Amino acid sequence: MKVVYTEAHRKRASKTELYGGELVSPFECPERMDYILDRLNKTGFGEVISPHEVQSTALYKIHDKDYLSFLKSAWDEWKTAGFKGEAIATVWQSRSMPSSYIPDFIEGKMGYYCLAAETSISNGTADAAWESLNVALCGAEHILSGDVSAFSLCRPPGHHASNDQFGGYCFINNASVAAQHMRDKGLDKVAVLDVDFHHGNGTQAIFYNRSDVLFLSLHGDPMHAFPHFLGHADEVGYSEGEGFNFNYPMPAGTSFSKWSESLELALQQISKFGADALIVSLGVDTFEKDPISFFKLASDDFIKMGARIASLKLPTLFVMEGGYAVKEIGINTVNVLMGFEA
Ligand code: Q9C
Ligand code: ZN
Repeated sequence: MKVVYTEAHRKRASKTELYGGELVSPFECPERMDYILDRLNKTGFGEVISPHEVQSTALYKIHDKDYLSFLKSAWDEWKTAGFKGEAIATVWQSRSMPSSYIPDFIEGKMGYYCLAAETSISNGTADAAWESLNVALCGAEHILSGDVSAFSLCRPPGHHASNDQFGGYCFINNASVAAQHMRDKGLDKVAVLDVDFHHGNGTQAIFYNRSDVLFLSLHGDPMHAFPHFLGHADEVGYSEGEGFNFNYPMPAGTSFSKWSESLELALQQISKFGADALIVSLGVDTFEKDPISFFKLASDDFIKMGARIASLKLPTLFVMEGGYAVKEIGINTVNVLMGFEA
């Protein structure tokens, strides 16, 4: 399996994450990639390749044009305003402020284009987000040209980013743009299976009224887990998209035996849908030692996860999302890929 990777992810080097009322060093850190590459090297798994620049208009179909401009200029505008720290949103249009103006000043724009305050913007963030997208698109190109599988080792991740909001460590929804790119290049039906611990709210919102992209997410119950405001089982899609969105929220302490019951239900839906290709939003924060999550998957379970996904026998693009037990992230991630290939 080809593994698409670029060192350019290092441009995403935020120093602050708002966590429990403190500014801490971000869980979503560059070292995550080092541990995955190290494991790929040690096991000899896959062929690590640098991305070529992919020409695609899919980005502009998934994300709002003004949002993309905002991402590119946010850090400069923040500095120009004279703020000392990294750019963090602090104010939102809440239920009691129903106006339709988009603020001009960066402090207001941050709230408008952000969905959660833990994610700071700093120098290089936008560059890295665009590079990460290109890694996803390059993986999609390999699937389109006939590879049975590929792994886009994206950083920063993407599944929390919606049409016009960043947050949850995500800026551009890599998996969604890859799905759109596959559609644009002639695939009729694409399924996105999100196995990250957190609900893929961005991907769900993007495809909520579409029947050409099936979205399924297995995740911690949003009553207790980020992103808190989406991911319930009764969110089934809207209009054309009704019946094409599936959520499998699960409680704290969920082990692989329980988790895999949801996986089997999701796999059945993907088969029924008749997908031409599968995109897996691959987060390994379901791991028992993940510092910000509450599932109990063991390292060996990730091998079984990969094998079950392979049973669909679909061209499959893995797109990296979360996973914060940094020392074990390589083992867990590569276990999924190895289980898939075995
Ligand atoms: N108490 C991804 O995995 N904060 N994003 C969680 C936990 C945000 C996770 C706080 C978590 C975002 C791609
Ligand atoms: Zn996650």
